[in-house]
Amino acid sequence: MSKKIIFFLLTVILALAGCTNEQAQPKTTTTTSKTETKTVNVSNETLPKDLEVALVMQMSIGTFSSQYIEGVTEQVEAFGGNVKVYNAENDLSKMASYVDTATTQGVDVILIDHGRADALKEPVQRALDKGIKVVAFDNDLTNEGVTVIDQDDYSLAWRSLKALAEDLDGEGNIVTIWVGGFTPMERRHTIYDAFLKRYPGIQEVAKFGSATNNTALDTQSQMEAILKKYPEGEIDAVFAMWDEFAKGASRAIKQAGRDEIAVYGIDLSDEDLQLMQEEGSPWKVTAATDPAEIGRIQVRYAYQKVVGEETPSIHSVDPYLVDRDVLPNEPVTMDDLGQYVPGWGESNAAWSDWMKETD
Ligand code: SR1
Repeated sequence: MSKKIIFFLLTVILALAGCTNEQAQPKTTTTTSKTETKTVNVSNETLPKDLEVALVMQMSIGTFSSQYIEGVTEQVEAFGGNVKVYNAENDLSKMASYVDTATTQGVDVILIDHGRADALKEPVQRALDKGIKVVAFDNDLTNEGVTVIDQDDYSLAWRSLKALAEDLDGEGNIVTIWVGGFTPMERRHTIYDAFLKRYPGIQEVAKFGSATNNTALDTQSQMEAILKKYPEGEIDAVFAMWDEFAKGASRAIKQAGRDEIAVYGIDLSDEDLQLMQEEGSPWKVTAATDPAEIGRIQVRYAYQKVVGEETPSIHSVDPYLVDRDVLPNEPVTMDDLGQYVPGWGESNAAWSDWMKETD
């Protein structure tokens, strides 16, 4: 065979091989971090299907938690994975051992909800050392490789407090409901301290709060006692740093007929919206993100880590201020709130091109 013919045949073979490869070409996805741009090839073979995901929660109290779990589950199932929820019932050492349990079981991903670094840093490191991807929400973990999401608690607190201060025109008596020991709560309290300095005409007359299995109900009883102690004219507003607190306070105020007191809250759920929209509800304003979207973002970051995409160490989801006055007369849900609160529900966080095809 002549050299020309051999060269021609080789060219044809290489061209055909090129065509075959082209059909199997992986999808390319590019993620950009502050430091570098990374391109990752995701093909049908490397698409992260059937992942085992452990969701380790410090506690699961109220509608914020249940809508957050729904978001996590919905996003994992959309990718074809499976979620197992571990509820540590507010016991940090139990939470730490759940992280170890998930690691021993060899899950692909551990999602952490609340908790503190002093209890979780070491078990989380053991998970990372085994190659498990970890994404956390609402805690102070700093292990390298972990993405920690929060709701920008400083902004959450300030937005609600600023609305309160403006409605009171800078003067009045308030009751504050707060519980310490949780990262988001500590951050909100930092802003609360600054708020008291910024508005010296606003006085705190009472402060209470605890996280129990019946937080809303316990808050309601405590608020009832406070209303008896401070008769009409002695309280102008309540600042409730958790929706479970706002629910309890609102119910107590409404039942006591103290319609001079307005509630300024943090968080939102379908149940909260219903409560805010009730006739004569004291709950006027809340600052919030969508808890289901927090869960979905957390899952998407975990899957990005699994395929080797670049992910940030921190991500603060922007909160919105929801004033009852912008809501219509008919019931509104979290899904249609975007019609009344511009920007609500439009998060584009942590999406990769390949996810759009699996969603
Ligand atoms: C006791 S911590 C409760 C808070 O966790 C989430 O950050 C919610 O916003 C809730 O207010």
